Amino acid sequence: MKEYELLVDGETLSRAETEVVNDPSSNQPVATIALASESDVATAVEAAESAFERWRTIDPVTRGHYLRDIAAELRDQKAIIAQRHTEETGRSLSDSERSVEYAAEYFEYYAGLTHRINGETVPLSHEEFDYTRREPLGVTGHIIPWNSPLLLGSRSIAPALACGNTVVAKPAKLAPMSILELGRAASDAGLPDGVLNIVSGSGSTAGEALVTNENVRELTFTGSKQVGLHIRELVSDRLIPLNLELGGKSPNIVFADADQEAAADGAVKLFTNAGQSCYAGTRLFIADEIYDEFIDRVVSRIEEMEVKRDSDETDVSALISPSAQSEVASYVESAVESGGSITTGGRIPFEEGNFYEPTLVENVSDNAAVSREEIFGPVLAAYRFDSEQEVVERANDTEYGLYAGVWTTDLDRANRITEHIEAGTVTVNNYASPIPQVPFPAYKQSGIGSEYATAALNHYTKLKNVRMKV
Ligand code: TAP
Repeated sequence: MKEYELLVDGETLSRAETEVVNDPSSNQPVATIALASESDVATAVEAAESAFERWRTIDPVTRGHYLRDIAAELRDQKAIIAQRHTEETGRSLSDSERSVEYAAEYFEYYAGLTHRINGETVPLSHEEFDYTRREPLGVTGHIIPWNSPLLLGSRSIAPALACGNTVVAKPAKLAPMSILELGRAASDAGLPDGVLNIVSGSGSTAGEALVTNENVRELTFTGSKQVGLHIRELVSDRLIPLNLELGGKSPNIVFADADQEAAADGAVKLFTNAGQSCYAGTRLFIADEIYDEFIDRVVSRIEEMEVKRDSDETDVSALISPSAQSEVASYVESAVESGGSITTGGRIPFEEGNFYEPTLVENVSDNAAVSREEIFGPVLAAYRFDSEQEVVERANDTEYGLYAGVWTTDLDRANRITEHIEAGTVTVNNYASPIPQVPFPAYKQSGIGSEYATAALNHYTKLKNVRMKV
């Protein structure tokens, strides 16, 4: 059993209160984690506040070097960090190694932008000129989920640091190790004490203490809509920037003229990370004239997938917890009760671990729970459609609006659809994953704020205007 402590002001702190982390693929304990109390969080915020004045004044190029050094440490320590990531999330080792790579890429991407956080000059007259500055906010709070902890943590921590802010991060208690490892790697890379603090602990104690701390000047939360809305309530009397990334029920639309092989590959990307991904294309809309043929392609891909306990070979990894597994099973049962049919999958394959077979359901109505709610599991629902207008209306008939996929060789149609789909990202002929250099906005109940790309630089800074008479 590994033991993990809090990371505050460059020190690791053990705590009497601890929690056990279980490996989702076996439900065996793998580590104990120190749980931060409210006062630990307050201490971490104080440390981040003290570090802020020094960190913000470090010149941007040097700040970039620090971020690059963190990326290099992540790569140097890839084997151990990926191992912990696999133990806490149940994902395969190769998948976890990719997560470490992606995390390093976030730090490298933002390292390259530290000297590009520019203001602008505004011409006024011969006697007066005006310029703007983008200034860091101060202590930023990051509440991180369990589904892809290292990547989702890095995507907000890297730009926050790049902009000259300091960070207090709270990982999910189900999967805190890789974020604590990131904190250690950052210390090993020489990041000054107090710039990045990690307070593992529960959402209700450590999370709320972070959210309600008045010295936290920005909050980034990724997780459920319910907790996101609760956090918004908790900060409703403070005018601080808020990034909420809350999930989705994304449509993936295949027209009759699409490259069916590529579209079928795109459709089964949902099963990566056992469907525990906010941008997963969970609603597969298929043009009626190709429906049967296309379903065959999807089914054959699903049936080739292996659900294995061996952490390095599985195609469909374990769900995060036994309760997540039962929730997925009850969604599939509810699909059948509401008149749907299971084409493939629909079972818990073994007793050990939280696995669930990759599952395709058909013949469910657009109003069934499986069509409307975020399942966060390996369940794909397929629907027939007749016309472009109809499919756009049905694709938009959801409270969420994070991602969408369109497969067609008709570029006019692709352009019409991208304009009318209510989603932060619309992919065309490639259900591509988010990457650092492209923005990741959200429509409707999927979130507010901006992550990724240069948009994050605006989020993690405030604008100051300077008007000067010469
Ligand atoms: P949440 O409860 O929303 O957990 C996300 C993070 O918020 C965790 O670090 C959690 O801490 C923390 N948290 C919980 N309550 C909090 C509070 N009152 N104040 C501050 N922080 C708090 O998600 P979950 O229950 O683990 O998952 C439930 C559903 O959320 C999933 O089925 C899925 O639909 C959705 N989800 C979406 C995403 C993405 S990427 N959009 C990611 C994860 C989950 P602890 O867990 O440590 O208590």
